[in-house]
Amino acid sequence: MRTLTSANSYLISLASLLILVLAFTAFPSCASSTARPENVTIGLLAKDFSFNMSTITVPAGANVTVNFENQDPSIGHNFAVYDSASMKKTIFKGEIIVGPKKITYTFVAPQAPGTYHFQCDPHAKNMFGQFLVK
Ligand SMILES: [Cu+2]
Repeated sequence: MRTLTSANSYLISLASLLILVLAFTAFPSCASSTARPENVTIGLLAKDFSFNMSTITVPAGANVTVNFENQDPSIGHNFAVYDSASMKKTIFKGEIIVGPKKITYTFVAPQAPGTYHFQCDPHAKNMFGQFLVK
């Protein structure tokens, strides 16, 4: 009886191991859930008190690089991202630069997909757009 029992438990262990191996083989995507964040680069221009784009789309959690150029002489512009136009939550607030000048901003996009808001802080009423996280 004792030999039979240990033989059974050996078989059960073997079957468990086989199931584990099969599970990892069948679902390799589970192992890659810790994928590295994507990198995106955006070229943003401020000229005549307006941006050259009204919508910016980035993947959730992406490393965002914004190559920002202010072409308005003696005017300060920046690029900032908020949860909405009411600016309750700041996602990123770039340094204001006086044109003509270029600056590179880097930040991490929100993990939560949705429609956010970007703007130039000194001219928020005229210079703004949608910051889409997908
Ligand atoms: Cu501005």
